[in-house]
Amino acid sequence: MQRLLIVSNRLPITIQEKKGDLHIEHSVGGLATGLSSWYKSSNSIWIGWAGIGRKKIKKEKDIMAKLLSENCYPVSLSQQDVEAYYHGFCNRTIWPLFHYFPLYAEYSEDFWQAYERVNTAFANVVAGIAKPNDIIWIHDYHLMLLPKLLRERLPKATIGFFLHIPFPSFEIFRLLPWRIQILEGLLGADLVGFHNYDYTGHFLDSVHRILGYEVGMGQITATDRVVRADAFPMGINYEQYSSAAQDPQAQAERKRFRKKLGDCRVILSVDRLDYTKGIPQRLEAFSMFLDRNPKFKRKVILVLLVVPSRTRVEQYIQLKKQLDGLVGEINGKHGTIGWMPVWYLYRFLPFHSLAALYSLADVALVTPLRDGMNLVAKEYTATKADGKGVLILSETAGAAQELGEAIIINPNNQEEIAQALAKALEMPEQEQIERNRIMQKRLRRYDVMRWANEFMDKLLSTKKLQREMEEKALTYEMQRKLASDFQESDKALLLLDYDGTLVPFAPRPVDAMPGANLLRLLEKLTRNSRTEVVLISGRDKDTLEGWFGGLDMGLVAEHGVWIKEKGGGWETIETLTSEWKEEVYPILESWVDRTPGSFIEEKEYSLVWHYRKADPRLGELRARELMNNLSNTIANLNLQVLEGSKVVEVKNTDINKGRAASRWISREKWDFILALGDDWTDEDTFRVLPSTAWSIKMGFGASAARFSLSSPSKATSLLRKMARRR
Ligand code: ADQ
Repeated sequence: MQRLLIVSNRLPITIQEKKGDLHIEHSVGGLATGLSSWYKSSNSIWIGWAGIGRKKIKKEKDIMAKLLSENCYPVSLSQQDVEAYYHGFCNRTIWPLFHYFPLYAEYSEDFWQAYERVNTAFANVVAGIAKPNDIIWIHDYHLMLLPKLLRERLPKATIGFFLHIPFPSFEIFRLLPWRIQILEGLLGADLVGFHNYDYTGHFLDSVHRILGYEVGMGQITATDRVVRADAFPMGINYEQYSSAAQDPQAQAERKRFRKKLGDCRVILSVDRLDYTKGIPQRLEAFSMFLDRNPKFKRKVILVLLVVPSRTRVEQYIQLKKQLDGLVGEINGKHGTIGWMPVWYLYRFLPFHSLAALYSLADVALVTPLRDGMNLVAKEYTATKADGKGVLILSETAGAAQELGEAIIINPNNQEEIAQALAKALEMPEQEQIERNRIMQKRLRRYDVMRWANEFMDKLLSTKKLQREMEEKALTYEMQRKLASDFQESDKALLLLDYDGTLVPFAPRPVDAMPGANLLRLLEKLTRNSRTEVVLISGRDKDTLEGWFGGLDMGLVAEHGVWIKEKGGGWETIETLTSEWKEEVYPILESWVDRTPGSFIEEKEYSLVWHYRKADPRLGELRARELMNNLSNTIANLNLQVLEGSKVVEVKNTDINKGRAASRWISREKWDFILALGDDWTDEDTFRVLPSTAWSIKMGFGASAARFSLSSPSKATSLLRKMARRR
């Protein structure tokens, strides 16, 4: 069985120093809670910070031994690094920004450097432990540089990354001065997972717009490999919660709580202390609810359970003060002798106490302003074994996408929350049960095990996809074989595409003119009488003539509309018309008007709309619209619409590179044929080749070509190797 290395900022256990002695405690938090059950049942090691320096751990040998016996491996961090990395970059930069609190985000170079240092420290520890077959699963926003750092050290490793907080929209993410490094860091993974499709979409959007990589169907074509991004809504340990209320300890605790709460109905609120959770707004909404519904006075109690968190960050200190004040105010305003409307608990509770509160509560009020997922909502629903209880849930929590049967509210709308409370307290039992049963079924099916297993399956399938692509890659040995076949051949035909194959794309087509080296290389290849070179391009004939007219080679322009034989003149092979242009040109013009940066290229028998310089998302949207529009317009015109690399081209039907290539292929008994191309117009060439031919596509992706190379520079270096041998 493959070993799993889980890497997260904190280990699932914490070492604490009490009166000079070290003790082990289990950590709080969604990740630790969620993964621990999965992790115990598999062959895993957990790597993370233990909350204490390594020297101290080493001094107490039994603590180290205990950590190792729990398969935990500590990363040691200096106090200063913890300060600037954890309390700084993680909690004062990424956390507020990714939760749409840009005004709270601090951009400090010192914080950033500490973040880089700590990610590097993690990379060193993981690389020291990892074996070739291990799966490495990295968690959360503390370690976003780690995938790339590990990829550099372990190029073949299987690496997954899961982000537990939201990935914000491009407009927010772009504010980060280190946005490029963060995206490149994440793309070191093979699979990047998020709680829902919104976050996945935001991430893909940023990758596309900031790094310029092609993205589609959750797949990113990075420079040297394909990376996938997908949604995996994190589940909970359903059985643990659904059976929790039966636990004798929980039952005893429930009795104790009930005694304190009297006959009052219970509204429960459970969070870490955090400004993203919307706790003050919730309290104010509760106060408004009491104002509007006096009949509930002395009949309900809001149990406000808050776990201390990040107690050293200024905003959290302020928030704590604000909460203390608000609770006092509300209790002062509405309370009576014998009835305190808010029962405020500022502490961590053991599982059985939390379960007792969940099972006791008539309503769970979960109203974060932003939350990656929110496990409390799921835990509450799962604990309701008898199906009674109402969940009020914020639409900006990731969990809202799965728990649509809850009362969904906008957390900034206090009026709506107050109304939701009244509705919840008056909801008929039958309706409560119906709503909860649907949600419970979903939570039971997609529990934390399923979440982790689905992530693993997708990670392994991504690895498989990469391997299949690698198998197509023209290895160094194959290149030598190709060059020697070429050397031994008597009659060799080279069919070469130009843009994206021999040269990379340039923002404007005219900028992609061939340099002196490329012209020399082509000249060298054409000089040999046993070789025939043909350039098959979509470009217009004048450009090709201007750039390559002086070389002794065949030229094909406009995908086959124009052909120039070696030593001959330009001829057109078909009787083509171009009157249709008058009808199509104005359509393209209106697309140019609506898409800044796009333009029209007019060729003799075709029209091309280019959008490489337009905003990528807008460009793609407009291209789709244009294709739709054109397919209606040209229905009776004997035309075809082709989609190339950032272009939409309209031309006569029956013209394609394959037809043009056939003219040469069928002419001689070639004993060596090579075809190079990059986009789908070259697929027509690949398809007409005999099976013995060498066909190579630049870049990844499905293709009729037998092999692939990653970039134009690899293609020219192959041609150079061949030229040397001839
Ligand atoms: P958190 O922000 O920590 O997690 P959440 O998902 O609600 O938020 O998890 C909190 C966990 O702590 C729950 O399992 C809950 O039972 C426990 N807990 C809360 N208060 C407690 C108390 N007083 N005593 C004991 N236990 C308490 C981050 C993201 C979330 C995401 C999770 C998981 O911010 O959006 O859901 O990771 O990915």
